[in-house]
Amino acid sequence: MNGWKPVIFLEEAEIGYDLITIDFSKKEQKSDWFLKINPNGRIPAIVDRTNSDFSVFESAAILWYLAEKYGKFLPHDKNEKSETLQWLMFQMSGIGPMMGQAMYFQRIAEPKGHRDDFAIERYTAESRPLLEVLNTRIEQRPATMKALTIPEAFTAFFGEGDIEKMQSVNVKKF
Ligand SMILES: N[C@@H](CCC(=O)N[C@@H](CS)C(=O)NCC(=O)O)C(=O)O
Repeated sequence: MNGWKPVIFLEEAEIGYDLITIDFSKKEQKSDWFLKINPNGRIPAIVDRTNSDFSVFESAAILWYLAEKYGKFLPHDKNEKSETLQWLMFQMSGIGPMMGQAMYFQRIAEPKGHRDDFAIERYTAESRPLLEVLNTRIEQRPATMKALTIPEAFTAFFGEGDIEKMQSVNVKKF
């Protein structure tokens, strides 16, 4: 999912870009050229050719960089901008890691024969209330904020993947 975030942003904002795919099976994400762009050796990362090849890694930082650069999907009002940052942090520090681990233990480890009920229960239990919080936010968000902000939209999208397992959460309709 993280790799799609900048792509979705650029498509929605109708900004041109070149996409370079990284082959995980060849560990390209850990190659020297890529580590110069993202020292953490993970996708996504971008290079802005219109800004002296400035590179940005971490999906939230990329979204924020693009939003500021192109004036898209970021409210002008100071408080609303802060709210956007709060929900972006919520996605990155809560939903992203917890659902990422829930997904890992269910969809990657288990099919390889490493079933770990304790880990599955732990990360599913951590994920569900976070999705409830997001659900409530989307239902009760101020009417003045007409469009979903970047983090809400991406969190809803990200949450959709495991929604059947999370139950009782209404995020899917978004
Ligand atoms: N916090 C980072 C997470 C990046 C991340 O974990 N990317 C995964 C793909 S979703 C990756 O590149 N995994 C390959 C690896 O860890 O070697 C972000 O939001 O950009």
